[in-house]
Amino acid sequence: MSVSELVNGVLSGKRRELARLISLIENEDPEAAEVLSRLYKNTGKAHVIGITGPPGSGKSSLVTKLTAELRKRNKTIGVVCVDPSSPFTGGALLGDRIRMQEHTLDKDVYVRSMGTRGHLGGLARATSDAVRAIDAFGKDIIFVETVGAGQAEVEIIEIAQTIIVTDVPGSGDDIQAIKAGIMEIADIFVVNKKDLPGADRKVTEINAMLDIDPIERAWRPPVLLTNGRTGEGVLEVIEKIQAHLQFLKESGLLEQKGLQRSRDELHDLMRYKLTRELYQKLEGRPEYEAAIKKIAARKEDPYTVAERLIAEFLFSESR
Ligand SMILES: Nc1nc2c(ncn2[C@@H]2O[C@H](COP(=O)(O)OP(=O)(O)OP(=O)(O)O)[C@@H](O)[C@H]2O)c(=O)[nH]1
Ligand SMILES: [Mg+2]
Repeated sequence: MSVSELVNGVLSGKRRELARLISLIENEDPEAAEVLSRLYKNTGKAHVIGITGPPGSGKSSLVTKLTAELRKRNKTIGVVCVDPSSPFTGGALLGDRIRMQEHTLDKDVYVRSMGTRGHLGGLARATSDAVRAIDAFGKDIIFVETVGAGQAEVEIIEIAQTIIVTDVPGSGDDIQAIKAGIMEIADIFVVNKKDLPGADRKVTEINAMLDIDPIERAWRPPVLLTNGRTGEGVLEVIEKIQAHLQFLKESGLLEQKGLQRSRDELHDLMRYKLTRELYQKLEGRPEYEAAIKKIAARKEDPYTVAERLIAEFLFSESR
């Protein structure tokens, strides 16, 4: 498929083209960047919702129930399941980790899982590009599910406007399952498995933690109870998701987040490109190798050499 075919295919809602584009993104094919660059103006419309929490806390079950409810309201849905522990991609995990079977025949729901295969530029980069592709594809709401077990949950903060943190009853007397970092990024807490003993106590504990939290918050994260199997409590989650989006719009934070993200992204891309160009120009050149030897022999210092090489690079005409 050519770049134009992919661009037109994605914009006209063809799933095969979208799947192909996400595979290119996963493989870090340069063509993906070309397609994304042409799709960019058609993105930024979806409400991206991150959902993170301990393994097995019911994230996928909740996403399934939320999707069912949102479909009744004619919202179109994308789901990206990020699994940093898995080398599988392209939906290989669907049956198991994403409990979305009931939606797989619905053309207005697009589900994709992302594993760690490839991704020199990082899983976060690939995830963010995949979400962008689904956004251009026209989905109204995109859920990004990540296991709350490391770096990934902090990175969804860059792509999601609303973040749901899940937990379950009885995961320790203190709130161990919810680590300090994750606490701060939550816009909505969901204590899932309300049918298990200790659910109310968990809600009380999280609320107590929020009450003593020294951070001044314009939005106080609500703490909700759900059952991921029956769908109990899911309507309240949707209400809070909508209320949070409304809050972001009215407070000007939505615009602010968008600006911050554009700034970060431009910064990252420039740094990546500059570094790559710089190395391509210098690596293997005799004067570069000589400078390295001099630094090692303490005849020159790396601070001065770095400044000189960068200045030469920036002002050279041969670039
Ligand atoms: N008792 C009970 N079980 C639930 C509830 N919600 C989900 N489960 C079960 O918990 C298990 C894990 O659910 P998932 O939705 O796969 O959880 P997850 O957080 O997506 O799991 P990972 O993606 O593997 O981290 C499944 O067996 C679900 O049926 C609930 O409210 N109560
Ligand atoms: Mg899951």
